[in-house]
This record gives sequence, structure tokens and C-alpha cells, in this order.
Amino acid sequence: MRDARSQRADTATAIRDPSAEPARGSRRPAYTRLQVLGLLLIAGTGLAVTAAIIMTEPRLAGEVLVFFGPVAAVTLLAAWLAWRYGAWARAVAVIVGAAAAVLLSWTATALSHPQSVVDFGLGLGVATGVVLTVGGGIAALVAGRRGRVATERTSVERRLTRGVAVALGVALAASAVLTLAGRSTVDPAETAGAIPVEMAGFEFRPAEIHLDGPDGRLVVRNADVFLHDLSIPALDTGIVQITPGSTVVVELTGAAAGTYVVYCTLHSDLSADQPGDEDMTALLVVR
Ligand SMILES: [Cu+2]
Repeated sequence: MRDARSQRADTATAIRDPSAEPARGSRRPAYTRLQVLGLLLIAGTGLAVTAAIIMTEPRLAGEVLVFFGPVAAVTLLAAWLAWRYGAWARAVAVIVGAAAAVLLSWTATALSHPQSVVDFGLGLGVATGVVLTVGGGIAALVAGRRGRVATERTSVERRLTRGVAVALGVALAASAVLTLAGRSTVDPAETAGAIPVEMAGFEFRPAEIHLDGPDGRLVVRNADVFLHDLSIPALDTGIVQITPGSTVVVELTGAAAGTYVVYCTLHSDLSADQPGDEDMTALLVVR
């Protein structure tokens, strides 16, 4: 009789006390958090870069929103599904992560450009986000099958989250320092008689550069938050890198009269015979 009564009391406590009832979130498999973090990182990186582009070049707002808007919307939706629903949602999120890896594979090259923090941040954010989304998602699916829930969150998961956050912070800070410290300027004396060229909004301005005679100097300023370079293959200039906010002088000597293509090799398809509309090019006309 006493047993039955205390049992009833226990049941009543369990119903009244929310801490005795397993919280909704605790039924999530371990590693779900990592996957959701990865999806948020991809969306956040895309939105941050969109904001950076719009702030420096409002003209590109439409173009950049059409690309990163859907990427952010789909990854945020996948994050909500993976957090809210079951194994199917986490499987869908893995596919979304893999699709993001393919769609944004071009950002990976920016990992080799720590001297430009927006490029580097984009590459790093996407790469880390994809690894967490796919890796965390697969780990969560396995954990779910084995019945391991988030309340049993292993120290591995905790350490991974903290390690990733610290590594990202340190890498971005180092890249920001490199970007600021690596900014080059040109002495005003050197710019006398030189032709000013600006790189802005992934374009050369002017689009047609005129040079009277075989020799001359270009003073090239990168007004974008992205890394650009300058190369005139027909004149063997090599590739001159211009980091965000930097100005450099490019010497041209012995150019025969004619028209030459000036490339930013980072934002042009060099395999094509002729530069296309999407390429970041200008023409150099030598008289
Ligand atoms: Cu460029």
C-alpha cells in the first residue's frame, strides 16, 4: 500500500517537475549540434561576405544576393530541420552540406590567400562549415542508431566545438593582421606621369587603358575587399598581386603598338581564347 502510494507520488513529481521529464532537446542524437553549427557557419559566412561586397560596391547587391541569398536560405532551413526533426532531416542536411561543397568549391582557392581576410574568411568558413555539416551529420546519424542522445554529449564533441571556434578565431585574426600589415602604398613622386587604374567591383576602371609610346607606368589601386592581380601575358609582365586597399606601380617597357588584354587572373577564365563578359579584364591600347 505504502509502495503504491509512493509510486503515485513519484509519478506526480515526474509530471510536475520538468527536470524529471526528458527535455525535448535531450532526445537529439549526439553530434547534431556540430552539424547545425556547420550549417550556420556556411550561412553566416555567405551573409557576411554579401554584406562586405554590398558595403564596398552597392552596384553588385543584386548579383551577390541572387547567389548567396538562396545558399543562406537553404542552409538555414536545413539547420532548422536537422535541429527540429529526426534522422531524415539530418540526412537531408548532409546532402545540403555536400551540395554547398560543390557549389562553393571555388572558395577553396582563397585558403591560399591569408593576405586577404575576406577571401580567406570565405574559404575558411565554407570549408569548416562543410566538414562540420557532413562529418557532424554522419556522426549524428550513427549516434542516433546507437541511441546516444545529446545529454551524453561526449567530451570529444565539446572539445571539437571549442577547438574549431578557437582555431577559426586565431586564423581570422592572423589573416586580418596580414591584410592590414601587407597593404602597400606608392610614393606620390612615383605616380607623376603614371596612368591611374582602379580595380573596383571586380572590374578594371577604365576598361580601356591608353598608352602613348612603348614605355609607361600604371598606378593600380585595389578598391575592393578582395584580392586581385594584374597580368598582361602578351607583354610578359608576370602576375602582380594587389591586396585589398593596396596601390602598386606596374612598369611597362618596350610594348609594340597594338591592343593587349589585361587580366586579373584570379577572376578570369584564362583557358578561353577571348576574354568573356564574366572575366575581370581590361584592354591596353599602345599607340
Ligand atoms: Cu580580380
